[in-house]
Amino acid sequence: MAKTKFFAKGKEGFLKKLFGAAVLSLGLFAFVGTKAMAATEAEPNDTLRNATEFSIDEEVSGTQPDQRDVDWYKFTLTEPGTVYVVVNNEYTRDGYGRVALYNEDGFTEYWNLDYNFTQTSLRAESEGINLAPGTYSIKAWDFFHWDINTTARKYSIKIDFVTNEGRSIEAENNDTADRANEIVLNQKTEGQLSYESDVDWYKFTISESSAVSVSFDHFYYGFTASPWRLNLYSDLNSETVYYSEKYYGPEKAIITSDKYYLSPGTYYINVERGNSYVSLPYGITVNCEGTAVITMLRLYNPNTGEHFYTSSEREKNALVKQGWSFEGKAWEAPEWSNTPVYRLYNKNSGDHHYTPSKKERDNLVKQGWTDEGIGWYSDDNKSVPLFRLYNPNAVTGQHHYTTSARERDKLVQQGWKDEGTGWYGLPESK
Ligand SMILES: [Ca+2]
Ligand SMILES: [Ca+2]
Ligand SMILES: [Ca+2]
Repeated sequence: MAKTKFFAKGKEGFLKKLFGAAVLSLGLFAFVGTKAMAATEAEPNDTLRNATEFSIDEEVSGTQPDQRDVDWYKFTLTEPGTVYVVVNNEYTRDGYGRVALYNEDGFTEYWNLDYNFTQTSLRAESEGINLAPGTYSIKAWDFFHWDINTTARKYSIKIDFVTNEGRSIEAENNDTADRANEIVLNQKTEGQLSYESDVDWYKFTISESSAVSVSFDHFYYGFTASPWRLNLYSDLNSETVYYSEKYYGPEKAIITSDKYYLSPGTYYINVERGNSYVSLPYGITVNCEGTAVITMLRLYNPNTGEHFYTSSEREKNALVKQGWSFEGKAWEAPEWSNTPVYRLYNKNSGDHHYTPSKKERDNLVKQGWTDEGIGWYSDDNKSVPLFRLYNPNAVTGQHHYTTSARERDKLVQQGWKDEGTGWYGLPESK
């Protein structure tokens, strides 16, 4: 069965048509023929080696006397853009034929049409395929008429080419991670799942720890299925997937992932088709924000001996009114990271506890502590350790946290127990 095109080519297709009409009317006005120039196949062109070369300004015509004839063509793109392969058949009798678009190697396939043609259906057009500059090949073969006495078929092939015009568009072949297209951060990249095996790989690099989310906009496709899968990988070898989502129709929508706090490095994204063959354009944006630095403040309660930490000026001021002393800046925390530090409260003793360990949090909750949610985030790059100390003699203020090794050592001398590192702060900003 010939593939049905469920979807027009979206905005690109529309623009192309507008652009085409403008060129045509200009051409008429100037009395200059802007119609594609004619070229003819040069037999024998039965192998890729002998392929007939034509340019994207030309409409190349060929003849196939019987089903054995294979015609190869090739053309070169000097800039990236979207290619539509247009095939026209001259009518003699109903029949069928095949056409395919490949890489220069004549093997990597972008589009493969196995189609019937009748008097009212002589034209076939590929999906938009976003290609990098380079040489590509086309093969036309397997022509067959239902009437065996019919004479040869005549056909023509033409490339409709739309330049990227300043937009960021994928460049095939990007079907494997090692051929991933580089994404410009905070800028939409347009892609299309064009041919049946099409997978689109992208990569981006961040030079500093950042909060990153991925926005994916997909188009209406008219029936419910799962045509999209998008994955964000932090590490191709271990295939850590930060984000994996299936997109369902039918509405056109922009979906934005959660924010991920990513360490400096290169990350990969792939877009794949789900369980149905549909040729669909999409947009993908990697939103990259630097993370804000939160100043954590330290307070001391002279009555209970407890230290308390907060980023809230308001909470600090309220506690100072209640008799706490403000001891200044404790450390700097990222506004977000993959490692939240949980804050717990013991209403019997009035003590607070802080831990990035879910297990410790859950144990304390079982013992009657109140989970007060996320207090702050630990730096995933583990820049500045917050030393954790334990005072076995205290009821409240049992734990103390400090970035100062000197303070830690002094407390250990006074009988505190060194419990290692509680969490991490950011490098000191100057
Ligand atoms: Ca031929
Ligand atoms: Ca693609
Ligand atoms: Ca691809």
